[in-house]
Amino acid sequence: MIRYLTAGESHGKGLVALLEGIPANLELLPEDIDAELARRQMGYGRGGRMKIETDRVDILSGVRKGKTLGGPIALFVKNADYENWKKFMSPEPGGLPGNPLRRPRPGHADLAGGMKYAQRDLRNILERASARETTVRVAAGAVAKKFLGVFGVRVQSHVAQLGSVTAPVPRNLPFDLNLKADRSPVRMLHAPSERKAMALIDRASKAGDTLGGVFEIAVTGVPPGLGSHVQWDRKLDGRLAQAVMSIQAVKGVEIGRAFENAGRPGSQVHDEIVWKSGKGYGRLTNRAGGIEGGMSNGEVILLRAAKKPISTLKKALRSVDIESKEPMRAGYERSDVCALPAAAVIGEAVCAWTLADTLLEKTGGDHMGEIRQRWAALLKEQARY
Ligand code: EPS
Repeated sequence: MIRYLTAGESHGKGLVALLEGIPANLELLPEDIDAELARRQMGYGRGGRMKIETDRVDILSGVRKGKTLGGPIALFVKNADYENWKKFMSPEPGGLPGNPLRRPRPGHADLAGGMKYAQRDLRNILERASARETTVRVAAGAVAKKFLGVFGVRVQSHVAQLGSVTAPVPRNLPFDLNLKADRSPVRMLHAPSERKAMALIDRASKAGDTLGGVFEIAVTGVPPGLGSHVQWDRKLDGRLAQAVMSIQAVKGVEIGRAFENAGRPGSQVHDEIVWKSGKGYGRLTNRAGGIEGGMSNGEVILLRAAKKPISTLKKALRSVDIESKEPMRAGYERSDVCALPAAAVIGEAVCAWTLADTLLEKTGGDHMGEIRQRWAALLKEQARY
């Protein structure tokens, strides 16, 4: 129903997102997007680049007088760092070659990308593989969040584990989860764990090392029936997993506590069903993470993602020079020690996009009034089931 593409290199002029299918008459201001861009720039453990960038969106098309028009929305975020890279990154022929990057980083796209696209300067791969691209994914996600908000759907997150530090998670996540998590430099809900995680980042930084971890996305306000059981590519869990797995450095996704559940008998996994007059159906637990049979079941959708540590290490790992074939340490210019808090915000954005897509599949409609009416009818019908 809706789709988006991004363009742009990490040190190029800027980044673009092209959004198609967003309905007409959605109220949308640059501030809605900028607020999310600012959240993505937060987090303890970022490197020098975040001091250079102050990400702000330029809405190029699709919005007039604070409302969407129903046509493609083009969003642009400038790279402030381009000024420092112009002579190497200009699209014009000529200019300075820069130092060709020849020592691929283990864990990065450098080597496989260089071989696939026949590039001898690995900068031509890393520029697009860089997580800088997630800036405009967050911009696209902010539009999806604004849309979902009209229907009472909220997509929030927190960091559950940073490196070896696991934060205890309350049985019920707070309603204003982001308000609480955003106050923490590592987006953790547990102050002692936060302190340990920050100390761990300091140690990794001194050692020239990097850290990953696990973030959790919580989606509230989703009624039963988004996604579908009838076809593999319509399943909500599969679609969310694909969206989250596509975030740079995310290597694992689980819905609910899938890996814990795998080791338990069914009687301790499945969420028993209850019905209460005036409230309708509910569950005694939510171990499934709000999705059954590829559909939302009305409970909070919970998704966890494992992010590997950043592959640009100051204390570089062993690699090979692609020209001389001699053993060398991998290339290093500058990098973050940990970008997990930002990854959680990016996770929210990509999940919001998928949920907006499935919501629109359910309701159809080209403008907000039409979609609101259909949504109200849907909720009324479900209350009678
Ligand atoms: C990144 C490397 C670093 C990060 C960058 C992602 O950039 P640079 O090479 O300019 O120091 O700062 O992240 C961002 C720029 C961002 O906005 O999140 C990488 O290799 O993925």
